[in-house]
Amino acid sequence: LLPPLKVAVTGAAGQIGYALVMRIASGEMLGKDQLVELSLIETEAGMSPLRGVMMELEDGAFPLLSKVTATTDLQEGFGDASFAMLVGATPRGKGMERSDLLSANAKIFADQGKALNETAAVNAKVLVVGNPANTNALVASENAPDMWPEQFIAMTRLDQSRAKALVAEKAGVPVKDVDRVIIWGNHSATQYPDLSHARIGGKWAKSILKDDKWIKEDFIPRVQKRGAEIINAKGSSSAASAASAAIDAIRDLHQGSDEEWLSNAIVSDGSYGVTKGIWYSVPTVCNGDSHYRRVQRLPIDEFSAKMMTRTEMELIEERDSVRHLLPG
Ligand code: NAX
Repeated sequence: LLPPLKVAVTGAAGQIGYALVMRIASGEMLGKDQLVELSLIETEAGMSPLRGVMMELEDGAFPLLSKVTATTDLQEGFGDASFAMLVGATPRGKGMERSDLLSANAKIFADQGKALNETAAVNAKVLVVGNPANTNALVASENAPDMWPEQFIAMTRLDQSRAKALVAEKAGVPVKDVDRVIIWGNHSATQYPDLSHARIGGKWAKSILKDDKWIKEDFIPRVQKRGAEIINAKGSSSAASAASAAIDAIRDLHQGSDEEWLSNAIVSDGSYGVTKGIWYSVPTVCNGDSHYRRVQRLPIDEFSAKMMTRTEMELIEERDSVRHLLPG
């Protein structure tokens, strides 16, 4: 067995955290030969439920779980962590404007960025799940000047999985036959789920689906609003699927995923004409050992360009509304 890697999880007593930590402990994320140490971070109010989660982790008797700690202290929680999964966030309260939500979370993620900068392992990878995820990742990274911005990823893997599943259902094929589905931009209702390059069983999906109307009028809005669809049915937001996507995202980063295209919101370097410095979801290829690269030079048609710009504009607005919390 490999010596333990420390994984820090914020919001560990929340609904996503609860589903997530069990699966990390079982070895589904870092591999069946990798010992793992869990560092669970919560608010004061979250400490009591977190104790219950810790008892359940104990009762799971996971052979790969070498240690579990709980804290409200960020420096302690992130100390020497190889992975930080930032799930905890302030939910949108009644009467709260979007800008209030952005500022409330920007404060949280600024503190977390500072603590990661000071204490996390030098090559730590940070996955931001808590919303607004893209801009929270930007804030955390800007507050971590000694870390590379590429170490921070905001999660759009759930959106990609949702999109893949819808295509598979429509085509009547297993989900594994669908690939190269892309999520561009923000993890929000402006995201652009793009099937221009998607394949079904290795063939161009658009030539199999032959239904542009379905793509534009059903598929795109359904993926964009899938979160709300789940809340309406279940009475609470998606949790197990979000945890599953977070596991998939880190697993593929750590263990590699061949040439599969995986959507991740990463810092823009200007590729595809996207404003530099915002966290924008693009297709990436993960080579393992926490290295990834952006899939480059894909042809972009007029419709896609319009959709990609729309979600970019929202991210620029979000960045501008938290600018006062960014250093420099
Ligand atoms: P819950 O409200 O169930 O849990 C959040 C937990 O975080 C709570 O236990 C709370 O005490 C804790 N918390 C709050 N602020 C904290 C802080 N500063 N430090 C440490 N812990 C803190 O929410 P849950 O359903 O688990 O969702 C968590 C976040 O994921 C939300 O922001 C949600 O919007 C976001 N989501 C992101 C998704 C994505 O694809 N990127 C999809 C699912 C989900 O909606």
